[in-house]
Amino acid sequence: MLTFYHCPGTRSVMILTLLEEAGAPYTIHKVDVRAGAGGDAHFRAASPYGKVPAIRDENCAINETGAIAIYLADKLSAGKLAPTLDDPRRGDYLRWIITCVAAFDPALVHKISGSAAEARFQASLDKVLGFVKTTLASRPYLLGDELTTPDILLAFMLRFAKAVGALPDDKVFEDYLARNAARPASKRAQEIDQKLSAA
Ligand SMILES: N[C@@H](CCC(=O)N[C@@H](CS)C(=O)NCC(=O)O)C(=O)O
Repeated sequence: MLTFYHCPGTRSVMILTLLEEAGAPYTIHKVDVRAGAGGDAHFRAASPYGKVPAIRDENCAINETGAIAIYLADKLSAGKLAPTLDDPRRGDYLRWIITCVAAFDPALVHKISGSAAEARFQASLDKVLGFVKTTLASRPYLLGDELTTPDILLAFMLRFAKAVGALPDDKVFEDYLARNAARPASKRAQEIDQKLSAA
């Protein structure tokens, strides 16, 4: 059975949502990354530098959100959450996953941390958000009419940006967030996350 290392209230909720969308069995191994002890030995064996999310599946362990997302969507939901390798949308799909974890995320973190390079990162954030907005203005999800894996990551990043006051008021973003939040899998993931938070 797939083991998912999750800390409630963190970015690992993206993988929780993906697992709920895929509908495959998994067990949650709760980790408190805020406790400072670096987690238990099982977690550390799966996540070499002690960050969530991480997974262990059969004989492999993976950390890094982007890597886990690509692996799980291909394995559990090929043709639905992940366009197959011969699908012409595959390149766009991979680009959006990497945009979320390697362009949106760092630009947002630098903006929040108020680093000396803030102006440059604000410009990066504006450019990413501009691209997101142009794309979503003409379709409900990043690749078209159906949700795929990068939508799960993007919805989290936009929620995060909104929570820290870095998301411009815009109907395109609001509608997209509402559409994602209304999905049964997203609701289930939020419920699971809140229950674990309180436990
Ligand atoms: N690039 C990593 C970042 C993971 C990350 O920073 N996770 C945070 C939770 S949101 C964490 O585990 N922090 C614990 C720590 O830094 O000790 C990813 O996207 O998976």
